[in-house]
Amino acid sequence: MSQLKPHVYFNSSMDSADDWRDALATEFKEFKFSVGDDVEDPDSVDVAIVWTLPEMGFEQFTNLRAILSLGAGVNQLDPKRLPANVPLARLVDATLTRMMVDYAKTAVYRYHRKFHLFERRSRQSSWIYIPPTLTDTTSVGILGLGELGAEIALALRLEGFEVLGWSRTPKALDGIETFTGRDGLQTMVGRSDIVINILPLTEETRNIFSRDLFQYFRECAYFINMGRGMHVVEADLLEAIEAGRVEAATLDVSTVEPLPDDHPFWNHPDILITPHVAGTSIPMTAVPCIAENIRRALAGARLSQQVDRERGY
Ligand code: NDP
Ligand code: OXD
Repeated sequence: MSQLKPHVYFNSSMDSADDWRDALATEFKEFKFSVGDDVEDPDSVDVAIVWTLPEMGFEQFTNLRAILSLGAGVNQLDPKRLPANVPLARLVDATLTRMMVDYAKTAVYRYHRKFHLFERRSRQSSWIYIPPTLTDTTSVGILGLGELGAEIALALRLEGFEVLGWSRTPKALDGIETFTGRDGLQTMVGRSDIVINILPLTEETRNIFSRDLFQYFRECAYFINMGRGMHVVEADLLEAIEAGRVEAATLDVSTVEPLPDDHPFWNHPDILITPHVAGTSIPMTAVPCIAENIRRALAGARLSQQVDRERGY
């Protein structure tokens, strides 16, 4: 238990402040915890833990030493409203990673074992035998081979799938064929029965799934989006499904969340929507990582998982 007495500020539209206060109490004997827009003395806040930015921004937090994202992604924190000189870190937590791996496996198996077709056939009282195949007959291409993408890739490889992966810089992962660059991406999606997106949202990756890329997809490929909604030009995905280039899609994220009631993705027979549930940060399991970064911030040390603000992830 740390003897430090940090002043921690918390803001999230998603996470429970009470749960996080309880979790922090397992790491710090004494600490001050301020929540939302009601902060008496913002100039004494040491560290901000946030999923979303407070309405007032951070201008009054004149002694802030770190901003810690409650998510693995940071794009929801508008960089223009973040103080440029305060380090920003994202959350990498083994429990969240496990959940993401589970989600990827579930979505991949649903297509590999044709459950998406049997679900529909069940509604139609239609008994049509489709012979099952082994995992090594299905190839999965993954965009993003970072903390999450690499674990997903290795887990699917262990299941016997042929796994391909794409990243900005070259990667060596056991049993996985890796690619970089635009040409590498086109080649990879052209060889993938199932394409998974687990990229961070940056200026370079925004709208990466557009007509330009879907044209290189294998005919009747499946698409699973676990990254961010804004990676996808939604009209182009609908067009790709219409054209048979994409057979079906599982979307955990969308440009606007929650997905608006009148959105064409709802009720589309070939689209499964999950409400941004692929992974979540559980306070009691994620708090050691957050506490470690609070200690680092107070010591003036580099944060773990510090975001490169230039690169955007
Ligand atoms: P990392 O930063 O660890 O990994 C990012 C990966 O993307 C790296 O392999 C990186 O390449 C690659 N990448 C980034 N930019 C490019 C580019 N321009 N071209 C090619 N590859 C690129 O992130 P995580 O794996 O921890 O998380 C990824 C994202 O997952 C998060 O940003 C978030 O958006 C999303 N997420 C979604 C959740 C959900 O519930 N749906 C939950 C948690 C996260 P390189 O290795 O060369 O740097
Ligand atoms: C995250 C998320 O980035 O939940 O962690 O999307």
